[in-house]
Amino acid sequence: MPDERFAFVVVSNRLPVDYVVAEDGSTTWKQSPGGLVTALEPVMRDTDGAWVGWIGQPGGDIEPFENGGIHLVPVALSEIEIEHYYEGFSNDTIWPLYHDVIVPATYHRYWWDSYVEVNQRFADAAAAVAEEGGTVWVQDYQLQLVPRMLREQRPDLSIGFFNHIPFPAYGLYSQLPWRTQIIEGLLGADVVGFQRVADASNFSRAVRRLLGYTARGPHIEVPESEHGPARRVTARAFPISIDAEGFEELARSSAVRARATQIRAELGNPKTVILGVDRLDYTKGIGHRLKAFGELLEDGRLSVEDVTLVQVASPSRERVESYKNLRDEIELTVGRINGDFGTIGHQAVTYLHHGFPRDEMAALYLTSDVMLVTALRDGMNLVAKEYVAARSDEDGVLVLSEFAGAADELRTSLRINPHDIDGLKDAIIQAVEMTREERRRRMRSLRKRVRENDVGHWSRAFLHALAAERPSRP
Ligand code: GDG
Repeated sequence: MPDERFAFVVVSNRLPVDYVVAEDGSTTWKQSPGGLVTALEPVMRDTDGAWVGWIGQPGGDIEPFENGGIHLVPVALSEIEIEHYYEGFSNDTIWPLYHDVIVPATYHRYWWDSYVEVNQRFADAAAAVAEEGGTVWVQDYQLQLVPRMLREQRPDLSIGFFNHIPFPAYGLYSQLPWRTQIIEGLLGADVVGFQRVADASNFSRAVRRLLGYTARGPHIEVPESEHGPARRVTARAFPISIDAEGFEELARSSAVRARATQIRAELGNPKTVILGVDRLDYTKGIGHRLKAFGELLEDGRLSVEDVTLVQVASPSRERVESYKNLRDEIELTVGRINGDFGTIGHQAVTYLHHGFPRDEMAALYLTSDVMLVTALRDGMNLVAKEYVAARSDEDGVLVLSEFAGAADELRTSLRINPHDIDGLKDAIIQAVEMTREERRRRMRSLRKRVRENDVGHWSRAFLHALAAERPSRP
């Protein structure tokens, strides 16, 4: 089908399906339950859409195919490209730099070369499937050069870009040896979307400082050059969300409710269950949370007879050195806390280093009295929103880091600075002791916000802004 063209094309590092190889060697595709697929499904259905992305495995030149009504266009990556473009430049240069250098960013010129080469491959694939005058929506930090590469080949397209992670302050961003190329890459889009207002301002400031362009409010004026005529680019916040209704429905099902009761019983029916759910990533502040919890046990403000902490840490980026070190550090801390404070019948921390099905996550949310989101820096944090969506009983307390994008919206959570361990400890105690009335009041208002601003609202707002830019184009 080489000539098939589509009016709407999504480009992301990963396709919305996973390539699964069974024990007998046969292969299948499994729909991944990501929020992006849920958000874009209606648009894909209505506008004849294609999705360009990597299959998550090395090699394999796979022909485009249909899955769940979506036309999928696989982009092949070699072992060495996975190492240099993905694990290297994306996850060991951009990821730490954009999360305020919580761990140092590593700069290698051969990682950058691979990033350029792979971005070009994604841009070429998108250019080949988008129809004349179509819309292409590029996702996330692995593909920041794609908008410009695409515009160079296809000036007829409407191009959007959404950055799922933060965009750092100029003082940090300016470390990047390829800072100008990345900004120019992003400015190939008509609309560049960010999670928070502060991210969009950081971007506009970098554009002013590095390129000297005029940036007023959400608009950046890109002057005429050898790359094309003068254009206007919109850079602003579109806070992402979840399929709130779908998640609530799942959490309301009798199977999930029964499982929630069962989990609590298996934990020994403690008075209070505290929960943390994160990819095992240094941005999530898991160590800070454990420190606060450990100190509360040590101080005698909490006791293992009454309170238990469940920490789900799903495996992530296990071949990157800083992630290996983090895992060792977290597991050592969990071991110490359990050794120091656990009793025969009561474990202080239940630590789970594996992924769970979605319904098990919903049951965990439902059974937990306190949800701890202590990210040191996080684009949005969907876990916080899922917890709120699951709690149709209007119970449960969300403790939320002010460094997560979700803190801009979820204002009746207990907002904390995770670096302030004493403040975090006080917030945990406040959450544990909060009256039912106050829990209901706070949760009601959080739920209103999450219901109103769901993921459908996010994708519609972005695509509406992109369509509005059309008249300003040549
Ligand atoms: C990036 C940005 C931004 C986690 N463990 C399991 C599991 N999960 C699911 C959660 C949630 C998702 O993964 C994680 O989303 P977050 O938003 O919390 O964090 P990142 O993965 O870092 O996502 C972030 C996001 O992009 C969207 O723009 O919010 O700031 O860093 O949905 O539930 N799901 C299942 N089993 C697990 O073990 N089923």
